[in-house]
Amino acid sequence: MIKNVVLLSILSVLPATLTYAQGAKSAAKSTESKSSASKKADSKRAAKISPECKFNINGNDEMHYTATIGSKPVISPAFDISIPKSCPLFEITLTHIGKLPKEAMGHNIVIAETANLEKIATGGSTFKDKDYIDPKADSLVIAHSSVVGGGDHTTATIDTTKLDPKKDYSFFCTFPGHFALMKGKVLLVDKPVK
Ligand SMILES: [Cu+2]
Repeated sequence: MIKNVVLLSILSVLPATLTYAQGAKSAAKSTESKSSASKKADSKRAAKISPECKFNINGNDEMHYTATIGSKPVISPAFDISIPKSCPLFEITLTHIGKLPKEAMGHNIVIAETANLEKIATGGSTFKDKDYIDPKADSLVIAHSSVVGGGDHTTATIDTTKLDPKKDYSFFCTFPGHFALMKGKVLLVDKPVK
């Protein structure tokens, strides 16, 4: 849904642009203002998301995701994110528990089909200003957060109607080089995993 808003805003500024450079500038500006608006929408929506439809994940300075699964601390890629089928929206909060700035050890979280993981992760590495997401690969991305550095947090909200139970999905970080360790499977499950 957020992606649609951004896409619409980019499309809406296109006719007014005379050159590519101007177009890129306006699109970036428009994305920026929309993103603070959609952040507000996100927090409103988040208030309505029930606890079983939320997941907390951490990123650290050692280039790993960590999470608590069934009261046990685990390190990626040794854990999955399980999404109950009953959740219309599923919200993942990523907290960077390290100290390094996002320029050196930034993390995001991207959800996509596992088959597209490598393409998205390697293609995004040069798009620092786009949260390391290649705009051309945008249609392959189910959901993604922004990039955060030490002490900061961000969220990614998944519209679960976009998940096909017959397909295989993963979560991963597209900061250059991180997807080798920072990844795991996203599973659609019948019942919430405690
Ligand atoms: Cu990362």
